[in-house]
Amino acid sequence: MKPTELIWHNGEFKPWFEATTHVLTHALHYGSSVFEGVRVYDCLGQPKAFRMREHLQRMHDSARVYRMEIPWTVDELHRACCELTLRNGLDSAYLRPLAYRGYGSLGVAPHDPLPVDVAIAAIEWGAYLGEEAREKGARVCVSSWQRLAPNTVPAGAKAGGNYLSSQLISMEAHRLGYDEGIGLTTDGTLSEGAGENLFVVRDGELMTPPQSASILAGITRDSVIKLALDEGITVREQPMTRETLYLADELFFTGTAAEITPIASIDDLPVGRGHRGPMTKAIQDLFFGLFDGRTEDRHGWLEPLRGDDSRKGGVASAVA
Ligand code: PPE
Repeated sequence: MKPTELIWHNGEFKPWFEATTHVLTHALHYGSSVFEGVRVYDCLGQPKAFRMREHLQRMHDSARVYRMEIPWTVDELHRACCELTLRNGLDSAYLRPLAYRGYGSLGVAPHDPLPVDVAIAAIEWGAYLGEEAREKGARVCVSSWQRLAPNTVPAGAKAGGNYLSSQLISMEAHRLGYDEGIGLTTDGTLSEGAGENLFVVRDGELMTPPQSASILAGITRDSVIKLALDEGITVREQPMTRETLYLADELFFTGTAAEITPIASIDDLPVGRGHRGPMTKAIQDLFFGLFDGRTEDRHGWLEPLRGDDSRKGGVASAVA
């Protein structure tokens, strides 16, 4: 990770190394944080945010599940994200907004005084599972660790604590020589990758596990579903068995960090012909085409950071 100049922290733009917190911060002890990953793409020389408002709304939704009150509105966070990206001089970026129970008292149930602190970092982050995987596909295994069971820790809220599960899955995969691991639900159906949603291609149709399969309902997942439906491709959200993986024509991951990453093999069995298939390539072209104008942005997902008054150096209109 390469430091950028500024981090937004509780309303202030601070030098990167000064955005720190106390060691008795509640979230460090109990996992009580919620966060997002948002990308800004360089769209033919103009930085544009991809579905940023929806990401920030999801962060508010995640906080609501934990009865955590974020002291900034979606609009205020949106403005901060745009300004931070521009002030760091980035044309493309991965943004990491984070809200966490801060310093004040110890004890699991949060008691006063315990603020909810908010930070946003903007960094450069290339291909999540490596540049090569984006084309050739990742080597993936099914993890021996299952995903969070329903009514334990809610997978649909993007909370820091959920990523203990993701760490176990991903670390096991790396230890065994794979790029990434897939978690099954506690009843053994397909769930998702450690930090990605999963798509299966079979007979020209797309299938993906439903929200009830202990997944985070990804915004990239939703984008792929909508792009595919726009092209007349059938998409099913349905529970799937493990063997579906071994019988798939193609498999791919989606996520803000992972974007669209093909899966080349699953548990050492080649997926289809063992390299990126035509449907995955078509979905990648549709997705990445949004950022160079090859795909029409018919859902209004992209927003210029600067709005229309860029020549005046403002950051206002798109974020007002
Ligand atoms: N499932 C999980 C568990 C997950 O962490 C992500 C995103 C997704 C699905 C896809 O969601 P979306 O980004 O809305 O399409 N993971 C974030 C964090 C990755 C990390 O390693 O950090 C991300 O991609 O930003």
